[in-house]
Amino acid sequence: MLIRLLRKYLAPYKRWITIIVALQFVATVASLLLPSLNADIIDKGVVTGDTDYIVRIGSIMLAVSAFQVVASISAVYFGAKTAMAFGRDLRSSIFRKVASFSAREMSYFGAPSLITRNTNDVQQVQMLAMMTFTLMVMAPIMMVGGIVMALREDVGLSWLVAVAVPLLAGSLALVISRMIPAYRLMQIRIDTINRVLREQLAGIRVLRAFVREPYETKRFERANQELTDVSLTVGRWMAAMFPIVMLILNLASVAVLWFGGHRIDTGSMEIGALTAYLTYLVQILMSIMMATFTLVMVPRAAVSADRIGEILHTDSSVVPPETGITDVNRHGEVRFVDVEFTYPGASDPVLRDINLTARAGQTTAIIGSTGAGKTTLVSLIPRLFDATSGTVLVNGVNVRELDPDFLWSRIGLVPQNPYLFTGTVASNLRYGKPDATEAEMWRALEIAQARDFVEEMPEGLDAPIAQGGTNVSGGQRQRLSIARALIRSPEIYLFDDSFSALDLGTDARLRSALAAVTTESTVIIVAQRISTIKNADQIVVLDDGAVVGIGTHSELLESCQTYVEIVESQQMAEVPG
Ligand code: M5T
Ligand code: MG
Repeated sequence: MLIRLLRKYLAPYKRWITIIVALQFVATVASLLLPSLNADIIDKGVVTGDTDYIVRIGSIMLAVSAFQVVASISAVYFGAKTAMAFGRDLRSSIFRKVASFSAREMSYFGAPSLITRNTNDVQQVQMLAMMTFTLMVMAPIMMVGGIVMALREDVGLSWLVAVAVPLLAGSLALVISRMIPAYRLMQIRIDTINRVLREQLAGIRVLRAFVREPYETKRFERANQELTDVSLTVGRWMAAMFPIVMLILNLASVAVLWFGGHRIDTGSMEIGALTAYLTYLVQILMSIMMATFTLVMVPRAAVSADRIGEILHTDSSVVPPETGITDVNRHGEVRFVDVEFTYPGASDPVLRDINLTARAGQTTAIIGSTGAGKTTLVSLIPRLFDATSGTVLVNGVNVRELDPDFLWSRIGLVPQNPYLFTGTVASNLRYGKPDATEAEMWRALEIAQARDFVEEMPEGLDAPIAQGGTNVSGGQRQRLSIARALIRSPEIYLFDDSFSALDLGTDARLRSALAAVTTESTVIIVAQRISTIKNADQIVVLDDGAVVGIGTHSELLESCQTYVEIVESQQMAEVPG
């Protein structure tokens, strides 16, 4: 997955990558030239006292260093740029994919995990790309080049390379093999901490009310401690790595000086060659270290790449049609034919044998006890879910065949838990209709019985709304989301329990104002209160996922036992004693 991901998302940057490799090559070759030039200065200049030679070679060295500096700075610059661009592209693909997910895929991954995947996991892969461009590309060139140059200086000491390289490689391999499992664990634990934190933030009011803070604090502490533990394990091995590398490096240097010194004594090696040899050995060992640093990241990035790939390869279960139908003539009729729906992972269907028609210009009410499946039924119309069997038709066309944008533009949905976005009252209303004028907004607010309280707010339409709409009351939130649906004047209105937080008077006023503007539309109202739906043209009684009665209020009083029970229970509540 890692390779596939890199190949796919780096493909647009092939040119840049070629430039990076070329620059790194130049920089590495330059840095390999320096020690041998230095050796020349010592052996031919310093030893013989030839100042001219020192100046000449010295200026060549300066030029080479300048070359090297420029090349490696530009290589890092392009490397960083490419890696960041790669990360940006990847994040935007993930975002687009997630946006296409239906509620089914959302609940499969869960929001916290989706967030970690799109931030931390992408960062891991991006970091690997960055390290590869800046370090990994250099390592093999430096290693091979270093060995060749070292051998050119002196063949007699080559056994030192043969000992030092495997020693270093071996000990690094040992350390890294300890780090990999820890990295794997780390990613999972970051997910956990994210989940705990999100849940606590979302439920902070409930936590306070139920004095669950101490318990939740402990829960967070545990997750935090677990992440700390695994990070510490990684950190300890990482910390051990440097001393080990330095030890081997220094031992190798001592050995070069020791054995090289003997060879100089016997006259089989020159002083300059010894210094050059020393530098080459350090360069070779450094290249191994750079390679391992990059390789350390591979397992972690691979875990992350798998997690990212999982998102990218999950297709939404609500598949949009290839060529969606966008032109239909009947206005807003919604029909359910033999619809059955089962939630993923559930054994029993939540909805069974649903057959009903909601006609344009009529109000269809859906009533039933909690958990009867009302919300689920309504969700099938805008395709938040697809029916597991049977068909849902809008304007006589199967919703699966309609162009999704067309379908949604026909529907004004007020969900059971209305959600408002960070911004202002006006920006939230514009979700319903992007080019809405102020007059249109006030009209929608007026019908939704929200005009009064918006007018009372000092900023009016520009009053700020917090994320989720938590700075307005539940009933105000409901009315604002009703206004948001009204402003687009859709053909189909879906009100899922949208009047529950309103007092009876406001409820009645809202419904009569609504009736005036929805004469042509199909209105589907989910409600709990009989008073809200009494006058509906058609009332559908839902019990445990099945339709047990359809008719008007008076018809149902005659024929539907469940309806009678609901009515009686509410009358009892209204007239106590
Ligand atoms: C009907 C189950 C739920 C209930 C039944 C949303 C949802 C519901 N269910 C799931 O298994 N997974 C889900 O994601 O489906 O639920 P509903 O349609 O939400 O019921 P309702 O709208 O009639 O209830 P209420 O309380 O809003 O009046 O058994 O467990
Ligand atoms: Mg519901």
